[in-house]
Amino acid sequence: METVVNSTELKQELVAAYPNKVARKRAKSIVVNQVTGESEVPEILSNARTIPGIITMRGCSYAGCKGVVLGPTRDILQITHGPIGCGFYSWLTRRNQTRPPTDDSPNYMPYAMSTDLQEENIIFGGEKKLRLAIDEAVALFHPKAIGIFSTCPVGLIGDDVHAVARDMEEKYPGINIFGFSCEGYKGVSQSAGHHVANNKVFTDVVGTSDMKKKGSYKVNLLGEYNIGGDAFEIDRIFENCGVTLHATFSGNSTYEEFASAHNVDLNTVMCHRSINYLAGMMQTKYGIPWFKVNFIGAEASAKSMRKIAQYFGDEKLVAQTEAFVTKELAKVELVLEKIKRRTEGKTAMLFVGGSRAHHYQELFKELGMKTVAAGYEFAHRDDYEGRKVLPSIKVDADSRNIEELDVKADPKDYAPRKTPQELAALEKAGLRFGDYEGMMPTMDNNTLVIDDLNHHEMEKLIEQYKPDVFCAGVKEKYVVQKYGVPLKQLHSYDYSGPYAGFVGAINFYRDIDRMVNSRVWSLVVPPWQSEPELRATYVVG
Ligand code: CFM
Repeated sequence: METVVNSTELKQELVAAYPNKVARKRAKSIVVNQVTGESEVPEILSNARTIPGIITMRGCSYAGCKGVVLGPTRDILQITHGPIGCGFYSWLTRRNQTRPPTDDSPNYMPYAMSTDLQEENIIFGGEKKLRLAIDEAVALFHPKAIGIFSTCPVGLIGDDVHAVARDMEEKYPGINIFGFSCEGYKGVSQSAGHHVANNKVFTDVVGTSDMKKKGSYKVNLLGEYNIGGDAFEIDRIFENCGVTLHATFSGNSTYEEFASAHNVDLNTVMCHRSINYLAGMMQTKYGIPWFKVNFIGAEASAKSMRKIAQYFGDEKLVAQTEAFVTKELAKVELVLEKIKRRTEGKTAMLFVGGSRAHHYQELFKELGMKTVAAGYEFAHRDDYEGRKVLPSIKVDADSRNIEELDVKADPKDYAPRKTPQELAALEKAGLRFGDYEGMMPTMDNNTLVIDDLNHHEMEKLIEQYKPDVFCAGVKEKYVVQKYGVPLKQLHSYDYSGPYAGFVGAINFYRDIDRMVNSRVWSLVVPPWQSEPELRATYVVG
C-alpha cells in the first residue's frame, strides 16, 4: 500500500551521493511532477549523455536500428556487419514474434546472420567479407531485400557499407540492398538507431511497390513490434472492426508491406519515440495524416479504435467498431471486477524504454493502482513533456550526428487524404493530428519522473516507496527482487503476454494480481543484510 514520501526531499537525497558536477546534471533529469494550466509540466533533461561511471539502463544505436525497428520484420535478410556478439545479442532476445502465412514463406528471423569480424578484418578492412556474406545470403535464400547493419568497429575502421550495398545491388538486380550507419556509439542511446532506421526505410523501401490490400479503410500501425504476440491481438481487433491494417512497422511485417505503405489513408503511431520520424516524413511526402494511438489498456484500445472509425467517418464502420469494442470491454470488465478488489490502492513504478513507462500506466489505472514514479531510458523531452516543446529542444552535437532528411511533397504520389476543412472539423471533434501529449501531463502531481535511472537511484526509490511492483528489464530484475519487490519485465514480459488489446489487458491483470498478492516476496532476505559489504568514500583532492 502507498507509503507517503516527500518526493522533493527524496530528490535531494538521491543526488546527495554524487560529486557536485554530477549532482547538478542528475538533478535536471530527476523531476518532481507538477501539472499546471494547459498541461504545462517542468522541463526534464533527457536524450543527454550518460555520465561516465554511472551504470545506465540504456542500449546502443545498433540495438535501436537492427534489434528494435528492423528486427521484427521477417523477410528482409538482415546481416550484422561486425563481431559475432552484436548479432547474437540482437537475435530474438526481444521476443518479437512473427507468423508467416505458409510454412514455406520466407522467414529469416530464426537465423542470426553476421560477418563475424575478426582481428584480421579490423586491421585490413571488412568490406570483402561483407561482399562474400551477401553472395552467400543470395545463393542460399534469394531474398527480396537485404539490410546491412553497422556495429562500432565498422565505423572505427571506415568500412563503407553503403558503397558495398550499391555494388551488390548492381551485381544482383531485383534485390533491394541497403546499409544502415547505426554504429553502436552513434548518439547517446538506442534512440539514435531508431532515427537511422526510419530514415533508410523511408528513402529506400517505402514507396517502391504498388501492392494494395483489400478493404475500404486502410491504415498503417507504426511503432508496434509484436513483443509476446501483441500485434496478433491488435490484428484481431482491426479485423473485427472492419479496418484493414496494411503495414505494421514492424511487428509481424513483410518487406512488401513496408514498400507499399504509402497506399493507406491514415498512419497511427503507437510508440512515438521509435517511429515518429517516419510518420512525419510520410505526411510531408505523401499527404498521409497521423495520430497517436495506444493499444496498451482496454480503455485505451477502445478509444484508439473509436478514433480510427471517427477519422473515416463512415456510419457502418463506426457502428461495427462500437459493437465490437463494447462486447470486448464487457468481457474485460468481468475479469477486472474480481481482480481489482485485490489490486486497488497498490503502487507501481515503471522505468522502461521510450514509451511503455507511459502506456502501461493505463493498465495500472484500470487495476486501481497508483504509479508513484516513472521514467524512460532514452526518450526525448517530447515523450515526457509533449510535442508542444519540440521547438524549444536544443539540438546538440550528439543529435546532429544523425541525419535529418529534407523531405518534400512527392510530385507524383502526394495526395492529401483529407481537406484542411475536414481535418479542422475532426480536430474540433477531438482528434489531435501529429501530436503526442507526453507522459508527464498524465501523471499525478508530486510523482517522481526520472530519466535514465541508475541502480543507486533505483535502490533509494525502493527503500522509500516500497512499491508493490517494479516494472523494468532483466538488468534490474534480480536486484529489485532481492529487495523483496516483484519485478515485471516490460520489455520481454517475462515470457508472458500478449499484453496489448483486450485479451492482453486480461493477461496483464492476472499476472500483476499474482505478483502483488503473493506472500513470497515478504519472505525474501536480501543477501546484503547477512553478508559483509565493501564500502568506499569519494574524496576530492
Ligand atoms: Fe518503443 Fe518498443 Fe519502447 Fe523502444 Fe525498446 Fe521494446 Fe521498450 Mo525494450 S520500440 S521505445 S527501443 S515501445 S525494445 S518494443 S520494450 S526499450 S519501451
